[in-house]
This record gives sequence, C-alpha cells and structure tokens, in this order.
Amino acid sequence: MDVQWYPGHMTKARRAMEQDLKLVDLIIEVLDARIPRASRNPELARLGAGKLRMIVLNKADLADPAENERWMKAFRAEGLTPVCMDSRAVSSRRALLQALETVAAAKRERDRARGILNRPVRAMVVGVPNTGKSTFINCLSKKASAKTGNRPGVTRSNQWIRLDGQVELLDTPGVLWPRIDDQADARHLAAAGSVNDRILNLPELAASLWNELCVLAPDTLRERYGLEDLPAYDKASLAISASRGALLAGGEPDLEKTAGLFLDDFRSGKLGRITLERCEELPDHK
Ligand SMILES: Nc1nc2c(ncn2[C@@H]2O[C@H](COP(=O)(O)OP(=O)(O)OP(=O)(O)O)[C@@H](O)[C@H]2O)c(=O)[nH]1
Ligand SMILES: [Mg+2]
Repeated sequence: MDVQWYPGHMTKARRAMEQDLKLVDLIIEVLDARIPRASRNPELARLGAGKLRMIVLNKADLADPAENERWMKAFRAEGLTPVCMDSRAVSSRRALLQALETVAAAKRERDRARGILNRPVRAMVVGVPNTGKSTFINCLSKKASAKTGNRPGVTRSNQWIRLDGQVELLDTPGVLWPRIDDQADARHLAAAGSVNDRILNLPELAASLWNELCVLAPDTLRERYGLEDLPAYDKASLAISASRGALLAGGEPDLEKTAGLFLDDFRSGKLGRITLERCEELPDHK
C-alpha cells in the first residue's frame, strides 16, 4: 500500500521542529500504543541526540494491556522513560507528572550546579498525526488550551503551554516522514488514523486490517459482525454492508462506506483492546 501523505504544513513543521529543538531540554514522543513501532519517528534519535527523552504510549486504553507492559519494558531497556497514558482520563495525569519530574530533576540539578535557579523545564511534544499530543497536553494542563480533533493534521503550528510548577510544553503538528518504506508501518499508520483517509484506498486498507485481526482477534470479529466463520475480507465486507445497511442507491453494497465503518470500529476500540505490533519487532535502529 502506497502511503505518501506529506502536505506542505508537515515540511514546515519538520523544519520548525529542528529549529525549536535548540530551545528545549526534553523531548516527549507521543506514540500510539496500538502501533508503537510504526508511530516512532525514525529521525528522532539523531535529531534529539543529547536531549532528555520521554516516551508516552498514548491511547493505551485502546491497546492490549499485556502488550503495553511489554513495550514499556522494551523502552526501559533502551534507557528511555516510558509511560502508558489515556489522555482522555484525568487519572493518567499524576503518573505522567511524576515521571516528568523524575526526568526533569536531572536538568534542574545541572542548572543548580551552574547557579541557575527557577528556569522552567521546556519540553517539546512530538509524534505522528493524531496520536493525541494536544489531548495529552490539555490533560496535563487541565485546560482545553490546545485544539484537538478526531482526524490527523489538526494542530498546524507550534504553541507553548505552561503547566503549574515550572514546566512548559510545546505542542507541535504531527509529522510523518516523506517516505514510509516499510509497508507494514504504512498500513498500521493508516489503520490507526495517522494518515488522511482521503488519500487512502479504504477497502484495500480495511482488507489488510481484516487479515491481521483474523489472527489477533478472531472471536471479536465473529461476534461483532455476526459471522460463523471468518471469510476473506471481500466476502466479509458484503455481510457487513448488508447488516449495517451500507448500500448504494440501487441496493448494491457500498464498499467504501463499509470499509469506513470497519476502520472506525477498530479506531474507536469497538473491537476491543488490540495492539497491532509486538515488541519483539522493535528494530535496533529506532
Ligand atoms: N481513546 C483515546 N483517545 C484519545 C487519547 N488521546 C487522544 N485521543 C483522541 O484522539 C484524537 C486525536 O487527538 P489530538 O490530541 O487532536 O491528536 P494530535 O496528536 O494532537 O493530532 P495532530 O495535531 O493532528 O497531530 C481525538 O479524537 C482525541 O479525543 C487517548 O489516550 N485515548
Ligand atoms: Mg494536535
């Protein structure tokens, strides 16, 4: 599947990110916990060299809890500080602030040794589109300061948001990279909602997700769509379109709409908590 979504604002955002990295002490990378591998920016290790780093496995409420734990362990083994988060729930806030303070303590200590007092810790919040960066910031600041939305590309420019207690967060637009070489990465980013649906072939994307979910969550698929066995997507989509009434004017199945319904079921967690990527897949270079 060819995913090439690199609109102008992303080129600008990527440049701004390189510039603004000079201003920050800490990089908080917000990943989608369902696709922690594909949603990781392969350039960040290089761009952020020398900076403090934190990983937020956001949308952890939509991912398999056992997989969340495995991913946390893998990130810890890399020397990073990972936190699982449901940014829509205030209950996630405290653990995150604690982790943030632990990471920030190193920076405050360094400042103190140089005689610098009370300089706020500045963190840049980065990630692919739609992982919940702005929602995450709003959760921490307890205000709806940053604009959020259920589609990729909502945040268009950088915005500083100050938390109480000497921390400033920079909200940034979600960025992808100009070429996504790995096909599985591309499909997963699209399935999770990080790519603009308008450039995608939705029935093709739905078919690839269907194949994966037949392995990861077969019982859920059977139950949700009232199927006795699990046919190939072509056949399953006919059944889904009939049961959901996704039909064209002449009564033919509307396969575009059916694909959208199925993808929405996955994206909104109606198919249960599913992680598409196992942590053994974490390649060394990321
Ligand atoms: N279930 C769940 N939904 C979340 C979570 N965090 C954010 N969302 C939803 O995900 C969607 C995207 O959230 P945003 O905060 O706008 O995402 P973003 O990363 O800022 O997106 P861009 O600015 O487009 O890059 C919204 O519909 C949020 O309500 C989470 O932890 N769990
Ligand atoms: Mg945003």
